[in-house]
Amino acid sequence: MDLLLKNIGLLATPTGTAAVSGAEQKNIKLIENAMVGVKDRNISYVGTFEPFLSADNTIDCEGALVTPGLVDAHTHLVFGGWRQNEFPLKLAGVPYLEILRQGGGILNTVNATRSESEDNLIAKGKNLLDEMLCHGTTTVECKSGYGLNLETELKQLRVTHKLGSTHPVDTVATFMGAHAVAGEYSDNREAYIRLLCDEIMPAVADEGIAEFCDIFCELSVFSPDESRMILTRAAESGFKLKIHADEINPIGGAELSSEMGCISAEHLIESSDEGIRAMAEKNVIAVLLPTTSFYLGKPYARARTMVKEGVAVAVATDFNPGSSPNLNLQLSMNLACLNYRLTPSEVLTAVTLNAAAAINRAETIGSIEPGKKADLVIWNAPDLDMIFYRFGSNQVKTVIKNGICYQNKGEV
Ligand code: IZC
Ligand code: ZN
Repeated sequence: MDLLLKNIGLLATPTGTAAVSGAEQKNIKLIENAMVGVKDRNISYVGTFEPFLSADNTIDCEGALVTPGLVDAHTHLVFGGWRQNEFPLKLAGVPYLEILRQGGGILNTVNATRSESEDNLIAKGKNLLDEMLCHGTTTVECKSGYGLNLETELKQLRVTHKLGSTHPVDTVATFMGAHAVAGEYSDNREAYIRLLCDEIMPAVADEGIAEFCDIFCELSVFSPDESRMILTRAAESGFKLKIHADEINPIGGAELSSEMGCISAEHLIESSDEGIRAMAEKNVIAVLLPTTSFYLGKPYARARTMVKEGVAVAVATDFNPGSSPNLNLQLSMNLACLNYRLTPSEVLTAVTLNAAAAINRAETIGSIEPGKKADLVIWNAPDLDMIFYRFGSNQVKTVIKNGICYQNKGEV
C-alpha cells in the first residue's frame, strides 16, 4: 500500500457508481474509527481499524471527519477579466438579464475573454484551481461560452484541457457556445445559431475537446424551441446534453431536459411541478446552485420537492464572474442545508456521488470505495454536522487528490 489514512474519527460517504435519488439520497455510509488505504492512486481499503495494515506513508487523521473529494459539477471557470464594474448596477437593482440586454453581463466577459491570451487564461485558471483545491474540490466541470466564435470557444476548451492535464484538480469540459447570442449578431440571431450549429459545434466535436453541450434556455437568451433545435444538433454530433433551465423565468426548461434526455438540468429555480416530475421520469439529475440564488437575490430551487419526486439532486457553485463569483463549494453546502432544507447527508451525496454522476464520472469518483480514485478530504471537524453548521471559513485540513496530499496550497 502506498498510503494509509489512520485514526479517521468518522468516514462519511455515499456508495455506488450511479446517482441516488429520493429517500436513498440521505443513505450514506458512516464508519467510526476508520482506515483508508491507497494503492496506485486508487482506494484499496476502506474499513475499520486494522492493526496489521501498513503502508509506505501514513497520515494520522487525529479523529477527524473524512469524506470523498468534492465535485463541482457546474462552473464557468475559464474567463477573461471580472465584472466588478457591474456591481454598482446590480446594487442599484438593475436585473441580471437587463445588464445582458444592454450588452454587458456575459457579453462583457466575452470581450475580455476574446482579448486574453491563452497563457494568461491558463495562469488565471491555475490560481482559481489552487483555491478550489484547498477548499476541498478535486474535480471541476468547466463550461465554455465566453467566446461565442470559433477561435475563442476552442481557446477556452483547450485551456480547460491544459489545466486538467497540468493541475492536480481534474477538469471536465462542456461546450456552451449557446450561452448568449454574440454581440455582432444581435440583429440576426438566426445567423448566430447557424454559425453555432454549422461551424463551431462541428469543430469542437472534431477536436474531441468537450464531452457535454450546454445551453442557456432563458427568456431573451435561447427559447425552448431554439434550445430543442440546438440540443438536437448537439446530440447528433455526439455530445451528452446539459441545460441551464428555469434559472430566472419558468419557460419549460425542466420539461425540455426530460424530453431531450439530458444528463442534467441546472438551476431550476422556477421549475414547475410537471417539469420536476418529467425529470424524475427520465432520470435527469438536478444540479442546483444555491449561491446564485443568494447572489441574484432570487428564490431557492425547490430541492425538497425534487427529492420527494425522486429527482437525484447535485449541488455546485456555478462559479462565474457574473451571478456567482464564488468558488468555495462549502458555502454552497451551507446554503443547501439552510435554504433548500436538505439534510447534511443529502447534501454530502449532492456534492460527491450525484455531482460525479452529473458529469458522467460516478464510476471513478464521488465515493470512498475500493477501486475508485483516491480523492479525499480530511476536515477540521469531527463529524458531518460540524461542516454544515459552521460557515464562512475554510474547514478543510488536507486534500488527497489522486493519492497525493495537499495541505493549504503546497504538497506535503
Ligand atoms: O457570466 O453571467 N447564468 N450564465 C447563465 C451565467 C449565469 C454566467 C455569467
Ligand atoms: Zn451556469
